[in-house]
Amino acid sequence: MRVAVIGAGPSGLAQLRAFQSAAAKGESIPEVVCFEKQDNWGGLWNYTWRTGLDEYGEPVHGSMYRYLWSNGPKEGLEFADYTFEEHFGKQIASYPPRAVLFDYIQGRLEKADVRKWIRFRTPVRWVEEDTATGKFNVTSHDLVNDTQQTEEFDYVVVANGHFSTPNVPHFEGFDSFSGRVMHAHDFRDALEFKDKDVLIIGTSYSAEDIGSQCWKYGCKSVTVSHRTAPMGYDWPDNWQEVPLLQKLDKDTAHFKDGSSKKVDVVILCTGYQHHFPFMSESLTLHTANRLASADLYKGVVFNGNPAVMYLGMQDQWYTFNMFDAQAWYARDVIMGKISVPDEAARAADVVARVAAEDAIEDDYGAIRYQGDYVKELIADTDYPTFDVDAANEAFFQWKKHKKENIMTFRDNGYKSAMTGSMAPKHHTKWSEALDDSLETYLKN
Ligand code: FAD
Ligand code: NA7
Repeated sequence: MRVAVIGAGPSGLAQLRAFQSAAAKGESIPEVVCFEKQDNWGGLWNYTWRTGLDEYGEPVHGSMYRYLWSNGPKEGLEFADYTFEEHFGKQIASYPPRAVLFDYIQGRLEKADVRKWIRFRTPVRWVEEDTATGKFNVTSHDLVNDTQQTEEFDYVVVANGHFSTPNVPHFEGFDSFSGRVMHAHDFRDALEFKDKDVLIIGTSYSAEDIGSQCWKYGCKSVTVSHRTAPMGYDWPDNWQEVPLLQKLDKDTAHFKDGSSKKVDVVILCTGYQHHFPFMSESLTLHTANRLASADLYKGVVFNGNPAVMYLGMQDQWYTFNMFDAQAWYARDVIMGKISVPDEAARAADVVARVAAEDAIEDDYGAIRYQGDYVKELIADTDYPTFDVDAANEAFFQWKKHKKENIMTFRDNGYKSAMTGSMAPKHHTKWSEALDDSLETYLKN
């Protein structure tokens, strides 16, 4: 049996680790081939300075930027089978910069010795079902040798992420604006905007964090324009929230309440699209960015064809350990340890998940909802069980700390749901810590 895994980001890597852990227990596992279009693993956590197209003419996957620190507590994402203490030999502070989390992700995989299963620089171009055999023809492109090949697989696990293809709305006046218009996907270095008046459209994580980065690295002002509602934090003095942008007139932005502001740059923090150009139509997932993805039984198994799995397609409070729970579940479906019900029952499962999400009242409810989902999947597999309520608690504290002070929330520490130990307070306040290197962060 052969399994194709598309993408070697945290989700695809979780799939490799799931199979390797079964093999380590003496089970016979299928042949696993992971296709990765970048030259290294880690997905978004594998930082690139590039934007636009890469050296092979491929769309650049990376949406992360320099000086990015985790936007949620590490206690919410910790692997149950590989703790921060195991990796770093000590407990570390709660909001690690990107390089620290990248190192952590790598550590588990190096130990598991699964790099040999990955074909780097090999994007998948096309996946279609052979209706006669029920198998899948997967066409991939070896970029280095510029050759393509089509191979047959029994199962396909899609783990290409959904925060790389930007959603780019148009606003009147963009084409004659005297400054720069860009999407968050292309943002790399906040220092570029030192002493500038920055206009941000959107009010979610990218807006909050890119605005905070620009503030931290010395921009002149941040103006955040909302379509639905302002974020409502107690922002610094040079930060304002305004209704939706109506138009730009050369260098001046006009907003829905009649106010205006001269700006140097517009950063569209308007989210991303689920994008699967390599999947044939009958195998393509169509979903919004929400907790209950459309068409995925148990949030994993594609209802249109249960030999196709999608990992990490939900909007995310939980990340790495949720991807693990999904990957262990997908593995057990593939290995025949879990049986999947008929199409009607699978569709009913999705309807129930959507209804339960629609009934959520606030962010605390959303965190509990996704925590319960993680618990549900873990109960079905041998992924190490952990205290999900304790992880929820770290998220609740995080929400509270953000409300108290959006520019100091990263100075707090939380208790690990895996080991029960408290994270130390970081040695430097986030707002003053301009060096985000791994060496400096670990000096606690
Ligand atoms: P990705 O990390 O996107 O990895 C997908 C992989 O698939 C990539 O390596 C890509 O090259 C590969 N790929 C894509 N298409 C193909 C193809 N056709 N063929 C072969 N390979 C392909 N999460 C947190 O927990 N904490 C944070 O602080 C945090 N910050 C974030 C900040 C930003 C700016 C963004 C955009 C996301 C952030 N996230 C954060 C969420 C992030 O989505 C997850 O942490 C995680 O990276 C998702 O893993 P993934 O494997 O599903 O997707
Ligand atoms: P999100 O969380 O999908 O948020 C997108 C934001 O963009 C949200 O505030 C939307 O406002 C806004 N949006 C979308 N389209 C428009 C238009 N046309 N006009 C104005 N505003 C718009 O994306 P993020 O990039 O913030 O976060 C994605 C991940 O990256 C996340 O997991 C982080 O960890 C990092 P709405 O509320 O719908 O009105």
